[in-house]
Amino acid sequence: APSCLRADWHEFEQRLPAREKVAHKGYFGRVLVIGGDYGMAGAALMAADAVCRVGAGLVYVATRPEHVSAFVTRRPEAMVRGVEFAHNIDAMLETADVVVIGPGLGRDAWGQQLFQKAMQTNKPMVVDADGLNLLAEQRFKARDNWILTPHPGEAARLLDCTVEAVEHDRFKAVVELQQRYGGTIILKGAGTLIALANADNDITLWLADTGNPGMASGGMGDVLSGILGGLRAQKGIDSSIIAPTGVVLHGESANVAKLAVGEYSLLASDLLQAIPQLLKSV
Ligand code: NPW
Ligand code: AMP
Ligand code: MG
Repeated sequence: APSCLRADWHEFEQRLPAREKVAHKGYFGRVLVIGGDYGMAGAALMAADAVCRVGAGLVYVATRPEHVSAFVTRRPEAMVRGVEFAHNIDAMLETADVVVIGPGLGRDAWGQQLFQKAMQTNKPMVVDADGLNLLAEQRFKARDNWILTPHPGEAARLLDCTVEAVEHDRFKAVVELQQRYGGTIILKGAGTLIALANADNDITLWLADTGNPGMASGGMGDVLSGILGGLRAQKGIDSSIIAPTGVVLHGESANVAKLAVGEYSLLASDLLQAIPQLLKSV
């Protein structure tokens, strides 16, 4: 069995480079967030906000037209476009260095078509939430340039097994997911596991036991997908450390926020405010 490394924030903080002095926004990458079907605008909004807060250069959002004004009010830095039909995202997909797809995407025709469209590209991707559910339904081929971020429920759908089977042996589940889907797998939950393989198919495993049970509330995963997309887009950051860095930054920001609000009251939005406190010393 592959050995498991422990990921902690203080180690990965050291591995984040200082911002290149003469860099411009293109250097830090263009990220496209696709999601926010009716009733789930917040998921895409929090993902986009996280992309902004971890230092990506330019952030684009493709969401339901009805949500655009709320997005612009809350986060004017993001370029938000209301999309009715999948071809409306062609130009944004072309521009993007990284695509984050899934937060609040839904699973009906609108989400399905946007998902298909995104999958027609070979861009680096973070696939989360309903993106994972669509992936499980549609049996796409493995890719090496995506990061999949299932919680145990999503992992069970991807593996066609029960949640109990996933939770019974989380190491086995994360390795199976990596073998079946390729790329980097982040199996979320208390004691998040990360699996990725090198060219010889040797698996590297990390355990990140950061975070706290205050995170068992809606929107937390949506923030993680944005963090990962925002880090992935930046030229100065080694792509092999994105997953563990993102996961421990996410968990640690929940611990920082907990100091102020406690576990009962912790909200996913509180993480968005805590991220700058952790990144300001990098
Ligand atoms: P149960 O029954 O609760 O015990 P879904 P989702 C299971 C968006 N959101 N351990 C769970 O089990 C997301 O982005 C929008 C064990 C249930 O069966 C998605 O697009 C928000 N089991 C969409 O909603 C805030 C676990 O998985 C199933 C588990 C649906 O996402 C909320 C649930 O999975 C949300 O992020 C665990 N740790 N975790 C917004 N403000 O806009 C989960 N399960 O059906 O895919 O539902 O995760 O809520
Ligand atoms: P999601 O279910 O997609 O909203 O994702 C929830 C996020 O919160 C994941 O990153 C989980 O690892 C994290 N999380 C949820 N519950 C806990 C917990 N009890 N301890 C640590 N992290 C948690
Ligand atoms: Mg989620």
